[in-house]
This record gives sequence, structure tokens and C-alpha cells, in this order.
Amino acid sequence: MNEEIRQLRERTVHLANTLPVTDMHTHLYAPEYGELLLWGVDELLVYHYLVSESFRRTDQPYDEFWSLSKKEQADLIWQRLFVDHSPVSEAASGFITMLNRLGIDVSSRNLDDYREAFAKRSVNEQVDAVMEIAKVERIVMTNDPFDPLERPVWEAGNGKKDPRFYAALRVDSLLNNWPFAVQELNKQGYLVEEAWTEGTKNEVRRFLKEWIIRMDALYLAVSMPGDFAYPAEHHRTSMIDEVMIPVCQEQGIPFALMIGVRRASNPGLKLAGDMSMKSDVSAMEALCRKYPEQKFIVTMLARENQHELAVLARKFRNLMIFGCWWFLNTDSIVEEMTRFRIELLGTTMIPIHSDCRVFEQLIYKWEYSRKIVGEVLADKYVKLLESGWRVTDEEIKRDLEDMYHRNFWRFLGREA
Ligand code: RAT
Ligand code: ZN
Repeated sequence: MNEEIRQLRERTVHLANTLPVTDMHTHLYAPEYGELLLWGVDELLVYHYLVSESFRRTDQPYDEFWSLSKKEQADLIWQRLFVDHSPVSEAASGFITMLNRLGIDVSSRNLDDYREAFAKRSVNEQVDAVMEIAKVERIVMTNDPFDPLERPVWEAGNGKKDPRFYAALRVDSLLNNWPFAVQELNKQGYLVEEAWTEGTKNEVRRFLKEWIIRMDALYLAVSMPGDFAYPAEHHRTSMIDEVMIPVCQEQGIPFALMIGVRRASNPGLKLAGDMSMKSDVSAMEALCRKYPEQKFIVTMLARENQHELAVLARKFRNLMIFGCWWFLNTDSIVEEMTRFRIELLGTTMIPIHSDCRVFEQLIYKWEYSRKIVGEVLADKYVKLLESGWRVTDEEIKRDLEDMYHRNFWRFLGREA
């Protein structure tokens, strides 16, 4: 029996580490997007997760740091987090893992050596190599039509050239910064005003529809503060009920909500200054109940909300929960969440997304998470084995493929 258990674990962990995945929410771009595609040593070091950690090690004024070049910022972060102290945090150890898996000798501890190793690669080579190492087959980007760097790529017809990359239409400002959205919509020729008139609703619906079609967007996506309430006497409720849900239904796409972020809690840190907030799961409960035909893809940022959200997914099959988002994407929390999600939902959820911003991060984020998924699933199979139920390799593969890509594509109605 012990030998059988050992083999079962080994097979499960091996498959979990090697089967291809779809990364269903990232901030990565295909090479056609030029400078929007972030990669390389300096981008990796100025990742906002590392920026916030590095400020714990210094009294340097924020503005002084931001006035430096990217290379100088990277040098400081390297010194503070990797040289003066050991890189044991998730994001810092991830940087070392990633270098190692790319075949770079980390022992010199000399940043310029690493920079030199990267300089020998072209962006296309790096994208191919990273996807190969991480075994990431398909990547969903985050696409914002109001982004001045991104819009021209779509307008030139280059947004969906690389078949490995898919679009998700991001609509944060429509829900969270309406005055700004009105300005941007006007710039693009949509006749909207801040007042919630019939004409404005029609034009926002037209905007969403045109961009969904242009991008072939897989889903509509937004991040929300923890105090998001629904239904409420609020612009958000009108926008969701009268514009977003009707357009999603007409276009047959899910609505993805990432709930629980307080933006700019510490503005001096810029992108690194956002805070995690507890959310009210009953807003999602009300949405799922009101719109049984609409599919929702949801993640929340507070650890405190995770169990209730998993229970909600037991009640509503139009709800797909996904990922261990941002501050939850650490070994101990990924393990806790993956374990109780499997216990409550079986394999009917999407355990992992990377949220990568810099291309090479795919390597460590997926390696760390796959290991945990494999170990948790192996525990469950061992429990079955102890009652005489033997899972075959085909069944292990099926279960992992459900979680790694099939649940996502099937939920979208785009199963290959
Ligand atoms: O995880 C992150 O990098 C965050 O900065 C956010 O971008 C978040 O994931 C989001 O999509 O809003
Ligand atoms: Zn994100």
C-alpha cells in the first residue's frame, strides 16, 4: 500500500507540473503590442510587488525613487531585497527561481551578469522560451480601449494576431470613474454625458459591443472596491443592469469581477500602493440570483471572503470562481484556498491564474502554484485509495485539465 501511495503521489504531482494551462487573467501582451509587453531583468525587479517590499527597507522619499531611471530603481531594489537581506518573500524568491529556470547561474549575485544573459535574447525568443518552460499554452490579456498605448494597436488591426493570446475587455473606469470614462468616450466619438440619459446608455452599449467584437473579447472584466454593493442607489447598479448585463447577454460572454481592492491606499507608492479590503459576498449573491442566464467569473482579494465565496459557487452554477489573487498568491494561502475549494466544489473551479505583468514571471508563478495543486489533489486521491478507489492516469489528467483550462473554456461556451 505504501508503495502504491508513493506512486500515486508521484504521478499526480508530475502531471500537475507538466500539463499545459490557460492563464485566464494576466497583464501580459503579445509581441505585437511593442513596449506594452514588459520583460527582462529591470522590469522584473521594478514589479510593484517588489517595489512595496523594498520601501520597507529604506527611508528614501518616494519621489526621489520615482525620479530615477528604471535601471537605477532596479539596482536599488536588488540591493535592498537581494543583497542586504535574503530574498525569502514570494515575489523575491520568485525572481531567483525564474533566473535559475532560464538557465542563468545566480551564484555571481551580480545583476549585470543577469542583464547580459537577457540581452542575448530577442523578445520573440523570450516569449516562446518562457511559454515553453512554464507550459502555458494560452494567455488572456487585460485590454483597455482607453489606454493610449493600446488603442492604436487595435485600430491598426494588430490586436489579435498571435493565436496564443486572447483579449478581455477591461471596463474599470465605466464603473469606478464615470467622469473620466465620459471624457474618453467622447474622444472616441461616442455621444455620452455624465447624466444617465437614454442616449448615454445607448452609446455606452454601442461602445462595449464594438470593442467586444473588435477584440473578440472572451469576457468583460472589472476590479471593484470591497465596499461594492449590489443592488444599490449607485451609478454602478445602473451601469451593470442597464448596460453591461444586456451587452454581455447579447454577445454571449461572461462578466468577470475582481472584488476587494482599495486603490491608492498609499498614493506615494503608485501602482504598489493598493490595499486589500474585505468585501460583501451578498452583492455577488444578488447578481447571480437576478441573472441566472448570465455567467460570472469572480475572485476576491480578502482571505476572509474566500470560504463564503466558495459556498456561493455551490449555490449558483452561473458563478465560476478563480485564482488566488495578488496578495493571496503566496504558497501558504494558495494551499489553504485550493484545499477547501476542492473540498467544497470538487474540480469545478479555476484554482490558478497568474496575474503576471512581466513575461518571465509566468515561470515561477506557475511552477509554485502547480506544485501545490498537485500535492493537494494527491492527498484527495490517497484518501480515495484508502477506501479502495483507484484513479487511473487518464482520470488524473482529466481532473487537472478541467482545472487548468477546460472549466474556463467550457464556461465561456468556447470549448475546443
Ligand atoms: O495583481 C496585480 O498586478 C494588481 O496590480 C492588479 O492589476 C489586479 O490584478 C487587477 O487586475 O486589477
Ligand atoms: Zn490583474
